Amino acid sequence: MHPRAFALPFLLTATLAGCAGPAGPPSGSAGSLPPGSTPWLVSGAPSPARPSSAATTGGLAAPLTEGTVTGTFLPFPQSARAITYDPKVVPPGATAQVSIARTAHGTTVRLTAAGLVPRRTYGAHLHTRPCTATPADAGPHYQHSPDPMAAASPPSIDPAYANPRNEVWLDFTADTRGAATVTASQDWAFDEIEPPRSLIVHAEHTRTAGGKAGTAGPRVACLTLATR
Ligand SMILES: [Cu+2]
Repeated sequence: MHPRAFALPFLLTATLAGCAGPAGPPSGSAGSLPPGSTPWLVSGAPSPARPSSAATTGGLAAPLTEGTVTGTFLPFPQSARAITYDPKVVPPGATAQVSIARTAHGTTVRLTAAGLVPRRTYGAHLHTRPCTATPADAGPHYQHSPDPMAAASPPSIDPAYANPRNEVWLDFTADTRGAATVTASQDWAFDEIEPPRSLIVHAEHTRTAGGKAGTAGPRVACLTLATR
């Protein structure tokens, strides 16, 4: 499906509905929350008082397997949750919202971004570790079926594992206002113990050829996925 196929009303209402429930696709839950669901929103406001909690502990905050995280990208240490590593590519003040919803068929992840460079193409994936001041600390891509070769010689660049069905790819091209919305749907659920911990925005679109699969140029911004 084309990323832009989602209409704005769907985006707003689906953001509030944290769980799609077993009855149907994400859009089916719009406006009515399933019993027992607890939708919430995490503010991405700068938190200079605790600039390195995720960096030093691997994430005191609870991991996110369902729900929504919003962040405003700022240089570290102005923000430890949503960091821009390259202000020319991800201008300070740009925002990103990641919503994770379980569906009857698996998992849907939606990225909504604003304040980026108009008409620019970005790569984006979910990664295994929280953001720190060092881009590489966010680790490799989250993989549903881990690439056995990547343990010895990371990263995983085998298209059999580094592909948008086994990983969560959210590449997008910003519109004329610097905004974008993209959705990825998987037929599996995130690991409850070790779910993805961050969204990494890259400077280039994601490659798919063998030997380069999954690579997308420098890491230009990072949003930690956590409940607080
Ligand atoms: Cu990535």
